[in-house]
Amino acid sequence: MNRKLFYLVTVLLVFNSCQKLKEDFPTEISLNQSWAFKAVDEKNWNPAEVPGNVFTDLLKLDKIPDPFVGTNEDSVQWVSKKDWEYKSVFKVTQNTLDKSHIEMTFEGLDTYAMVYLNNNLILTSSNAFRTYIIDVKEQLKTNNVLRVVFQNTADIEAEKQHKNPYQLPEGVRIYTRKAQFQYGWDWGPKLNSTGIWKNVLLKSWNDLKLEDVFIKQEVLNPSLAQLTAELTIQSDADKNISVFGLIDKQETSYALQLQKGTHIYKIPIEIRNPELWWTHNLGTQKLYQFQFKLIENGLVKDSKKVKKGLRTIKLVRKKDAIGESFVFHLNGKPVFMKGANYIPQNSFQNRVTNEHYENLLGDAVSANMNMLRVWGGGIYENDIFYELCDEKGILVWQDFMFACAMYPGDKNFLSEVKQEAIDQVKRLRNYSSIALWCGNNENAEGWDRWGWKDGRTDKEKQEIWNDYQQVFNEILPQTVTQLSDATSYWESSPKYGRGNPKHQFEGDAHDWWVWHDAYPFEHFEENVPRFMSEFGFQSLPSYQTINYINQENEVRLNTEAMKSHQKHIRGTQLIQEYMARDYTIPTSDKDYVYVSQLLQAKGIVMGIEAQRRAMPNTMGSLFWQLNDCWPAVSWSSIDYFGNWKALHYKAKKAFENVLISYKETKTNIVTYIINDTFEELSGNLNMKIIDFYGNEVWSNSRNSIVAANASEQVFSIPDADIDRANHVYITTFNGHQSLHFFKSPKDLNLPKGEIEKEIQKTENGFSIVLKSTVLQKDVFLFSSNQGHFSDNFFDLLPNEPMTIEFNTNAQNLENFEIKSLNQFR
Ligand code: BMA
Repeated sequence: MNRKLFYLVTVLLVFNSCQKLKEDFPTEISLNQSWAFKAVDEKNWNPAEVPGNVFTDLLKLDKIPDPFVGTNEDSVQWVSKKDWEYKSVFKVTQNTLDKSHIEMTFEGLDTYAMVYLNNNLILTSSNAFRTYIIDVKEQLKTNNVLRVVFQNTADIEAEKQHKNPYQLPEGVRIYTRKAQFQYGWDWGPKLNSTGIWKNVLLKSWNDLKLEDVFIKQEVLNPSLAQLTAELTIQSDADKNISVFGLIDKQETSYALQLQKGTHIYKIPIEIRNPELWWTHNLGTQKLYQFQFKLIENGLVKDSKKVKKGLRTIKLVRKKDAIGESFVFHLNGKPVFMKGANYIPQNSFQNRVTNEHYENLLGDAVSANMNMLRVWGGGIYENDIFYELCDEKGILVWQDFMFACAMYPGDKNFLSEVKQEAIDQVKRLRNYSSIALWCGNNENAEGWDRWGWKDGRTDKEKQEIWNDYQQVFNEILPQTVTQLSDATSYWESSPKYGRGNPKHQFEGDAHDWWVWHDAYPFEHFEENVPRFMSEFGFQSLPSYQTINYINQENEVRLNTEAMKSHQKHIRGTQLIQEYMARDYTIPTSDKDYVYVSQLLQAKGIVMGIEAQRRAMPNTMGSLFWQLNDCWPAVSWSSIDYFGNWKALHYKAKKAFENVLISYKETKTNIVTYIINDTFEELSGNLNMKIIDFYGNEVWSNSRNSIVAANASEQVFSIPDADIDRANHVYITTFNGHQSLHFFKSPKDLNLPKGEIEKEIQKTENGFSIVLKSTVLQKDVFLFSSNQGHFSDNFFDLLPNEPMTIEFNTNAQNLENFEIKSLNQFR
């Protein structure tokens, strides 16, 4: 299609409110209803869901067991090996048939499909990440049969593999443009789905269509926003129309000379003293509303609304004394990014409801996260994800969907990648939350470090690397530059892997020495890169999740079911090995779950704090990983059922805008205050050392001033006289408090002692007051009721009562339990 750019010729000065005008809109109907499916080699049709996939369809019919339970994953593998067919019978009105244009849209087909409308082949698809729009004016009738025939990926991948003179790392998944984690990952099952995974729509119109509205930010400063609204309009003829625009509450009207065909028309917009969009930890999230209506001869022919926050966001990479900075500037200010890596919320995307998005992103905000990385082995998320990030003030580091592999470079593949990038960048470019487009996850690191070059000829290596360059240094960045409003692009996360010493001085880094290479957690304190985009540690999920996996009422870890939900080959052993270093290993399975979560939180918080202390040299801390796609043992801070692990509670504290943190040097304990706000802080710094019975052994107090957006050392004390096993260091500043223990939990002389509780029913659940005469370390509260504790896994100071709210609909607090580390001494 020839798309030219046209600038507006005339701007009408008269406001022309179109409230009362009649409408002749394109009509859009959903074709998600009345679908049936069957295996291609079977006869009987059964009801199917769209959007959906073959696994959930079969599950509904009881034809497969729940793959999320027990060891069932193994017994459903046959599903991915078959070809499947979906069919829908639908009617359209004469009114629709009479329209001059009729288009069918498939927002997502997973993956290799032949689509037939009334037995005419209208589409052959091979990319689950593309949107397919097909002109069906010729084929559509009053009564229609729509069939989508899916070929299994394995057969096609084998064919592609056969044609390729060499094998590419890592297996055949690289040939298929679909969610790569469905082929199995170290936290997820192998459930390679097939189906119509997004909406199907039928759109009809007469002679005019407003295809797209892109609000492009040209200039933004506190006194002025200069924007361009780029309207993509399809018209059957050259004609004059007017465009009615509504920018927040301000009405404007423009005259447009349309030319036949599909073209982009640019409308300049100015907003005086714009209210800027900020992440939730730094300001408000003003979203401007833009609406454009196309008006011809007194009829509104089409209309579109867009919401957009005005902000500049730029990844600033500047040479400096250490190497090169890696810092996001939001509205011109350097901002420390705090957050986690996000993976798909379910192996079966159709199960993810708006409520899931609302809850999970709400949980990210509650834990003071201002950035999430949408990881490259999953999916480009649904619009609702980005809408909520815009509303909640979370920035998104958006990977393109390539992960841990080298990808082909044939013409066909490259053209698919190009089209996919165009579809996705255009779909997501109005979201204020998109901070960065990143080419891939760990492909560059893998190529340099994971033995992928072994046994290959120089020619082969050159060819594979050239193909990498074409995708990640040409097609993708060019698409981002051409279609977005100057969104930053970064080739690979990380660009310099662990084998390259540069990773400490330039770019982002993934630190997997901890966990994969079994380095001690203290390694995080020595290895502090410019921006830590991945570091993680596994833990066991909640009792609820374990019981679901085992389909039992009693928490048991040593079961075949649990083994099949631990996808990391050395996972169980690594948890045990690290636990032995810092904790007394509990003997009961329930206690083991509790301590495994404390262990994970301890390691990751150590990393977060080291990275925050190192600002401004380090400007980001995203741990691996926020969530799960099925019930599992994994690196997540929130499990499949939405339960917060200890890590999520502790990350919430470690990510607060103001953090008190400690660093032990050879001789001293140094106290830092990290201030992410844009205001200088001044207040009383109160410090004391107490024993575990509350007796004070030392105290000090002074006024402290901490610069805005900075990390500062505020105090230092020699550690010579500290009784490491029996003392704790407590600092308070401006309402913030932080504790420092001088030994691993297993080496602390935590006294035995009761935790007294008083429980009261409240409007939203229960209020629980806890008290103890001794310090109780890592107090854990549990109830079998669905609900959320306002705090958990916290330290209870001697003789200082603490009130915890348990938010729940339940009327009784069932199976309530309290434990702390003191009892494992
Ligand atoms: C990171 C991720 C994932 C993986 C995780 C844990 O490198 O990019 O590929 O699941 O490590 O091993």
